[in-house]
Amino acid sequence: MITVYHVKFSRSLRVIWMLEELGLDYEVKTLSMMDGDLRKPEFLAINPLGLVPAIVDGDVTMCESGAIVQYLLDKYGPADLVPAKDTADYAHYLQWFHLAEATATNPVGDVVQNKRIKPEPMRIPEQADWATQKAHKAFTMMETQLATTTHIAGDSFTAADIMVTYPLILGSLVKLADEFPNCQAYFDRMKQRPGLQAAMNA
Ligand SMILES: N[C@@H](CCC(=O)N[C@@H](CS)C(=O)NCC(=O)O)C(=O)O
Repeated sequence: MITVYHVKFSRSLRVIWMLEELGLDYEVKTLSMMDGDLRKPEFLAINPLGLVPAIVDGDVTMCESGAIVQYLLDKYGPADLVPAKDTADYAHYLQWFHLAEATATNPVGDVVQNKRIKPEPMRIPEQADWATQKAHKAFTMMETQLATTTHIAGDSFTAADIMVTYPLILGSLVKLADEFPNCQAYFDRMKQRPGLQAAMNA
């Protein structure tokens, strides 16, 4: 049984969505940031960074959402969630899979922190503005891609969709991608997937 350490609406959504798409059994341990669960010794023993997601799968304990998604695919696939390796779609799949966390989610997180999460005296408007520009660059690139394909790495659903949907989920807290209609239509399509619905309800 795979255990997922989860905080509602956090990056652990990606892991639960992936587990659902693979049809695997798993249990969710829901933690609360507000209650300081991520700083407690029992969780720091699982992930010394004090961040979610983390999983325990037998003798494997690991963190980092993209790495976990890829681990699950490699260990429990094959699944029809990765383009064939001899296609251009595969190169684009890798690009989007990694861009999602490294280039898109990080600035979106900075905007959300500085507009919504940090106590008001600690918010830095200049940081929010700078991060908004960076997030908009990533959303602009997604917008262009989604003008020609139904999914981020072509016309089929792949694990890269699981990765890139998260910055849209997080960004929706501060309406960060509202002026990108292709991104919004794509986000609506992703919300129809039972796997994402299960992850949102976990
Ligand atoms: N790059 C990491 C980022 C993990 C991360 O920042 N998780 C956030 C939730 S989305 C967290 O645990 N934040 C708690 C904190 O900063 O104290 C990943 O993709 O797993």
